Amino acid sequence: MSEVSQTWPEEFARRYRDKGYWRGETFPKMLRERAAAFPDRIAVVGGDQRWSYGELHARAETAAAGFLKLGLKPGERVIVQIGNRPEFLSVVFGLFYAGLIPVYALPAHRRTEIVHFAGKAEAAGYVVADRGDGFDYRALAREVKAQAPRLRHVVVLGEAEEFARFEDFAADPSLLPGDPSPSDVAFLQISGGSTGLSKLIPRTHDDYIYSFRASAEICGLDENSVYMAALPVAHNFPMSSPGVMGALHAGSRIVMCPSPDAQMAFALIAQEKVTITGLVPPLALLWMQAAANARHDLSSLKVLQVGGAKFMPEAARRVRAALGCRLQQVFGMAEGLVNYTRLDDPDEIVVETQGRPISPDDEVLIVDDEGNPVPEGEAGNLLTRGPYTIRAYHNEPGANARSFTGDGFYRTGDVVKRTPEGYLVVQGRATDHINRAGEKVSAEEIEDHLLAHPNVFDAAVVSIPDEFLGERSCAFIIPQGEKPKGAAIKAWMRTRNVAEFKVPDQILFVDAFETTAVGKISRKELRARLRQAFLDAE
Ligand code: J2J
Repeated sequence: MSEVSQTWPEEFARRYRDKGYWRGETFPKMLRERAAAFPDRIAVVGGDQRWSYGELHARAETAAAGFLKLGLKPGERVIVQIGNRPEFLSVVFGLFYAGLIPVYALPAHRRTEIVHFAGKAEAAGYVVADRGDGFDYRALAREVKAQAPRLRHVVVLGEAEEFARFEDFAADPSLLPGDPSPSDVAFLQISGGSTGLSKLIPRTHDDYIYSFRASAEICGLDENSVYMAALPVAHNFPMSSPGVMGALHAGSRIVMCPSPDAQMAFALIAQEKVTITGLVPPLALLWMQAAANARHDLSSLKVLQVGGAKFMPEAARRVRAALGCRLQQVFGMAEGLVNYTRLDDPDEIVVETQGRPISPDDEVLIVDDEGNPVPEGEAGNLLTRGPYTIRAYHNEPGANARSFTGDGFYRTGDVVKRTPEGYLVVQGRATDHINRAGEKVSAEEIEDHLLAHPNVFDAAVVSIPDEFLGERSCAFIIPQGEKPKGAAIKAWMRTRNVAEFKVPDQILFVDAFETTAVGKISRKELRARLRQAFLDAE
């Protein structure tokens, strides 16, 4: 089994420790300390469950013993695919207590993605809920197991059928290993996947805990705060910006909202007196619309965070009037760097910018395509390096060489400019992915699936501005043989067992792609031209 690691050069690691960013905290230590300090305070609410910090800790210990008793060994990787319910936390902290490494999959992922994560992570275990949103995850687990030979154990919450049942796990403190080292990798997060399939992002206890501890501070979380996870909690934003982890660190209460549907969320906000939550822009638009005739009392809500994709100023300006709360823009990435507008920033900054970095030691460079800094205030490619930004993906030598500069800066792929006050404004991006309502879809990955269709000669997938989604995906297809129908192409994509958000929103058939006099143009250039031609024709 290969090791999972994430290291910074010694001089950087020393600086990050000396400056007090990395304090030697670990996930097990964090929860244990809070459970000891305020065992009876409510940590998490969801469905008909309300668990105190003490209870969450006890449940996590039981889970840890169960995982180890099954035969999973500390250091092994376990894919977690669970929606927004309290058990997400007992499973994940159970894995931390057992020295196991969670790999965070989204509920929308299907066989293709899970098999890919299982292979890359060499996962030995997979934890799912029996059903969610009308989908049977046990059937998915069967398919995954058939294709992922290293996967030894599937654990199911609820009706387990032939698999191990999470609820049957029993406590056994004698099984628990000692604490990890703060510089160990705590879990693998997944990348937005701008080229091809998602990559795995190893984050250490030290670096990640710094990012959400500082985020919790920036967002004003304390023991009186109630943070609601409305987006899928496995995503880096509701996980850590400040997310459920920041909330636990601050001793706040977490409310798990199973779906971001406005009516369900509003009912929970009123019932649990939620003070802060985070959304992607399209959901923020829906909530603002729904709030106009909401029956629920939303007055507890102090902060609405919006991020994951660009929130347009016109919409941003309406948040306060529509929802009666402050807006905070969040521009982050699972690889590290997270920017926030601050709660006391003037409206103009909150509306017009995507915030500034968490840390004084987040290094931000804005460069042209040759790597030279652009004049201050102009748009360029965002590169970053810092105390919670990774230096490498897991098991991706090729991508690592492309995604990081020689001196360790991460190439975000985003095009930004910086205001005189040091705030970033996202202008677009240099890489070809579609940011569909915050879900990142790689053009290349979809093209690969389309090319496997017998009646597709060639395909190029581009992003098209969309009033509601922000961007939608449009596939340009050159047919061969009998021309298929658009609906048949969508149905084909579904047979590929990928997350539904990867099915192209729009399909256009063309006779040929443009080539230049010197021969074929690059894919990137081709996508850019198709996109432009589409926009010009509108
Ligand atoms: C424009 N683009 C944005 C924003 C992310 C907090 C918040 C979001 C993420 C996230 C996250 C954007 N305006 N406000 O991990 O901790 C686009 C950029 C970025 C990419 C990262 C967090 N906020 N983006 O969205 O790993 O293109 O993380 O590089 O999913 O989303 O995507 P992801």
